[in-house]
Amino acid sequence: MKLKLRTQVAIIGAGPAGLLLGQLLQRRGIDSVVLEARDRQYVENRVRAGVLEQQSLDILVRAGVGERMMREGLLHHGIQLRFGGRTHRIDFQELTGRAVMIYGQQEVVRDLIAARLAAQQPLHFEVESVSIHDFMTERPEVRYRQGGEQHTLRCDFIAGCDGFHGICRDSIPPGQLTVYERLYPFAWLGILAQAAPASHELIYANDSHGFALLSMRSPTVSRLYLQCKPDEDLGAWPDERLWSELTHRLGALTTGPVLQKSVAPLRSFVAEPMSIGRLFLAGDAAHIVPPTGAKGMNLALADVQVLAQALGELYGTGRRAGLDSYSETCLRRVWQVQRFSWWMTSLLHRFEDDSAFDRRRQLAELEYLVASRAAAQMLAENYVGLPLST
Ligand code: FAS
Ligand code: PHB
Repeated sequence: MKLKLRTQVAIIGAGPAGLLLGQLLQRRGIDSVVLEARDRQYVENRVRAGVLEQQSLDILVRAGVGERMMREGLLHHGIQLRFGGRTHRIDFQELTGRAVMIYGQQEVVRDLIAARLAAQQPLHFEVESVSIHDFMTERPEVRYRQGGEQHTLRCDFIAGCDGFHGICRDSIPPGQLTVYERLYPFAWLGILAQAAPASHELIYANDSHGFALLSMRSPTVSRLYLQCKPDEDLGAWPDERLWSELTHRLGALTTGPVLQKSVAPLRSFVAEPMSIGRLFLAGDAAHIVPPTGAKGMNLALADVQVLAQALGELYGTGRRAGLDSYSETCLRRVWQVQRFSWWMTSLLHRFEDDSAFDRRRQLAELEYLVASRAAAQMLAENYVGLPLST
């Protein structure tokens, strides 16, 4: 049986972007329906981001979902850079007066899902064959199947928050989008380990064997990454080899059982414009950054902050200015963050085709960064997050 539904904003995807948009719209009295392809358990246990910029913190607290984050998250006032076997601190507090919060993406997603269900707002998991229609007209529609039933959701606007591999961006007619992309010749092998972090701050290492990162999820759970080949075989990495290679690149570590292993490709990607007709793309559906700058989730949260404000203006005053400038506003920030993420990736990874000159130049840039206050401030202000209005 075909069920016809109606809402103001149809949100595709229950990642950080889609769920936060739903929360911000609900607080403005704007109706929305969130459609998610996976089940709740999968979405709440997917290990991804771990660093929240200052303004992401502020957005989540203002949206009424920051209580557990402020209680359980780890506030960091700096990071460590490691090269030539030595570690150097970048002091965010001294250089910017601001900090970052270490709080897993799956925790942010859990808090947002709990808030949405507590407010009895529609959130449909395990939907299938989602398709979007007529977003160039005044009456867009989303069609999907759930529980063996076909549904049509009529709406005023569609928010494409369905990530890089979603259907929304691909539904835009060819020729209407300009795509900018850079694929990196390496990937990240990431692990989650039941091991107390060996440092109370993140360590980014540029080692002769390649990049490595020590991060964490709590005082007892470490999150570590090392640079590997894009087609790296996880089977070739038993725990002992993992810990010995991570120790080589990061220095002494506390080891423990490895809970999860994954290999993630590194890419820089931007699709322009971020809105077409009544379809608005946000987060990974529109742009991807290599995780070296810890920006992906933060950019997704910043996009939907701009979109919620613009929709609030339209429904509140009838003015479309915010919606009409949504893409331009977000892309200004997206390209700043693309530049910083590419720069961190170029600074900290080994490129196979690097000459001996490139290698020495890379080390000279790292030496300059830890010797010059101006250079360290550039890194710090980008890492804690450039002001939203940029
Ligand atoms: P998401 O991909 O999170 O969510 C999209 C949702 O849409 C998913 O739940 C998906 O199931 C759903 N969906 C897809 N197709 C659908 C369809 N057809 N119908 C319905 N639903 C559909 N970022 C940081 O800021 N800091 C970090 O430290 C960091 N580390 C990372 C580490 C790794 C290994 C990876 C892969 C990414 C990392 N990122 C990091 C980036 C990451 O956090 C993303 O930027 C973030 O998930 C983007 O959020 P969304 O745009 O909401 O997309
Ligand atoms: C993480 O904690 O998962 C993490 C932290 C910093 C990064 C990337 C990932 O740059």
